[in-house]
Amino acid sequence: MKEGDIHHAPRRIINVSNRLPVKLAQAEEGLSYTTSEGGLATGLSALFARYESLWIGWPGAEVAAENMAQVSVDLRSQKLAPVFLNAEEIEGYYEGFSNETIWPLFHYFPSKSGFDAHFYECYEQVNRKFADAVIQEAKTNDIIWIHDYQLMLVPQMLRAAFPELTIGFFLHIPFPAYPVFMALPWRKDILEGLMGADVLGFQTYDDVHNFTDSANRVLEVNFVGNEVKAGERTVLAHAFPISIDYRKFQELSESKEVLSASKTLHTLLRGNKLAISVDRLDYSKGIIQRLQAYELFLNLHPEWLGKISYFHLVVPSRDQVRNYRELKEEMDKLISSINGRHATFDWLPIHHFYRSLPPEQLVAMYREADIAWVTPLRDGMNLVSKEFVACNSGRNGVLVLSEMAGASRELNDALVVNPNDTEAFAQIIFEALNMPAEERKQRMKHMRQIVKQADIFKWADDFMEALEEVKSRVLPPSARPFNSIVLERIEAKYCCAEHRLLLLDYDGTLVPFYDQPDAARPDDALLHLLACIAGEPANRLAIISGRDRHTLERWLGHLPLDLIAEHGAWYRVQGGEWESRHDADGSWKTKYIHKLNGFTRATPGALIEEKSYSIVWHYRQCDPFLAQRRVAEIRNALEKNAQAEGLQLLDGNKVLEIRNPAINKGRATRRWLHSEPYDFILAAGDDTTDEDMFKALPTGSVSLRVGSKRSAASFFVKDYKALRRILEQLHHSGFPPNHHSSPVNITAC
Ligand code: ADQ
Repeated sequence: MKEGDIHHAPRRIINVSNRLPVKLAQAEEGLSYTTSEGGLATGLSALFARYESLWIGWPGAEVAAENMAQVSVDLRSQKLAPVFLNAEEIEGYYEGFSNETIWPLFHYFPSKSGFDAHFYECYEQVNRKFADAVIQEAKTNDIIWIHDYQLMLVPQMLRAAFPELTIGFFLHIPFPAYPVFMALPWRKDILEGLMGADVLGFQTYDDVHNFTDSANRVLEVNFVGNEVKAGERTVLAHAFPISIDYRKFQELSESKEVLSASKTLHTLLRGNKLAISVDRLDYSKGIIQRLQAYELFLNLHPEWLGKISYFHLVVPSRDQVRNYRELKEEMDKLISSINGRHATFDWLPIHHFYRSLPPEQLVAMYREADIAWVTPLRDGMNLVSKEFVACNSGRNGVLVLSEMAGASRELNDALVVNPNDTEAFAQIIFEALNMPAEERKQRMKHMRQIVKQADIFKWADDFMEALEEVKSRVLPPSARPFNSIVLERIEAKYCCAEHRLLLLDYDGTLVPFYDQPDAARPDDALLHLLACIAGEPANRLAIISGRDRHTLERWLGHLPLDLIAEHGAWYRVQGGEWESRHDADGSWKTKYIHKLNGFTRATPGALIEEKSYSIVWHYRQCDPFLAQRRVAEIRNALEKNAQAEGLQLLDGNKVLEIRNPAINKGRATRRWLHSEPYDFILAAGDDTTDEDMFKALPTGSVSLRVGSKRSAASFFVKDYKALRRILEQLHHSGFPPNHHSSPVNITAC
């Protein structure tokens, strides 16, 4: 990326997919390119007319090193950029990991999935190659749209290189339920890879649910609904059901060529009903189950023998791979057995085509069919069902659709079937053939409206709109980065000040988070630092924390500083006794603890922490999915009463806290501010409860938010280590080492 030309560059979409929409061939007479006008290319064409565009992908053939430069130049004129892959990369990344691990697993065939570490390594390397190709091209205001299961690591690779980039990802195949997904040894890497995107598009809401569920269980994220904050970004997982160019199919179905092909077909059928199926050869498409149901139908309803013609279209695919070869053998055997058993001199139950048909012939079949069987065992969407609906306008045929195809979520007027239920399937074939004309008409009309309205252009527009919306969300006030210039300015103020107040949160601010709250005890370096700062005569240092007073006393009580515990419910001025807020009341807790006990028992890993004036329900150690449900249940059970009693349920970092909202760090801060006049005030904190403290500070104070830019604080710093360095620096500038300081006991407790 060239940073220089960022601001004036026109908006551009860089589309990234495994295959470019061309097929390259290298013959003796030179290089040749055949455009493959797939659905995706059509869908994006309208976008590409509105934006600048570039499409990055593999050109579909291995290119000799001496031809690479030429291929790049040739493709560039079509706004395409090649990623060159050698035979070994194709084998490991594409045929191996993509098609032998991800494809079967994501289509719920875990027993067909191989888990070969070498294939994964190759997948990672090739994803890196794609990411590098994008990085070379991209400018900051480009929109990157990555497609499908072959490139799931690319979003995060791009994000790491350019945090501000707009990145979308669309998965064309299903995302499996967690118990299936967890079989993948690289599940964490895949999820992290995907989380680099701003918008993750899926075909259906089931896929969105499965993805967010897996992300919540495997990663340290907590999708609420279909959104999550990832640092400064929002990640949205949303369903964008893909579709077809309705108009193109509809118009083609009325074209001269199709009408002529339809006529031929019509003559051939001799008044028979036409049933069709159109699939790529794949075990996910339910080819065998459909043939079995058809055979059962013929056995149960012999009156249909000789009166129905089934055109069985299968596009060859991966038939050198064992799973596919076996499927083809089984399919061929079953077809010849059905035909062998039922064929007559002038009738064949199945007309089998094992090839790709020209569009006119395919559309003529869609146009003439009385029934279309679209019955995969699992399918992301399935476009054949939509193509049939777009082309079958005059006939009012019946669509028999598998409930396992994404399309069944939209096409409610299809006859829905479970392809594994052979008896029900055979019965549905019978029903479809006998459906009254008026009912067929109504059903087809509804389905046509749906496909017409939600076509491929709408799909692409909806995705882009979501991407732009997520990126443009107005952020809460943003803290500026802390840098050396800011430090110099603060140092100058610190040095001249005679009465300084420093308010420091503890967990996440001075120490990192740990699974066990007790593990966050202060290390020697921190104790030393706090002792030094607190020991400066001009300083008053207060630790202001949500922790209980006993812990703060045990860990920090020996230092010359003030302690504010439980967000201000308890406090102890240096050298004094612990005092509590006189208006604080903890009598409400018993009832709530009693209710929480039930939830805690039912949630392994959960624990209740009772503080003087609040209760904290910790779920850091729990299964995230279960914890999310429990939090919702607790809210349902307690929220109404809590509100009526003036209490607040507050979400924290893997905790839910029930507390009195009058006790907060803002009030505690004000109490400290009013106790003396100060000419230098610094506050640091890392979470939402610290925002109350920042907001209570007078103008001119220095406020630092650790770990997040979104804050009322004036500056953000990366982590607790960065904050410690700033404090050290201030101490040295305000209190040079040769100065005589009062001795401080820094022994850890
Ligand atoms: P596919 O698995 O390829 O796509 P699908 O959506 O059904 O499945 O598309 C198949 C395409 O191939 C259709 O456009 C169809 O017309 C064409 N086709 C099939 N047989 C043909 C034949 N004999 N001759 C000519 N053309 C033929 C993946 C996912 C799907 C998802 C799409 C789009 O697996 O679930 O719908 O991506 O996102």
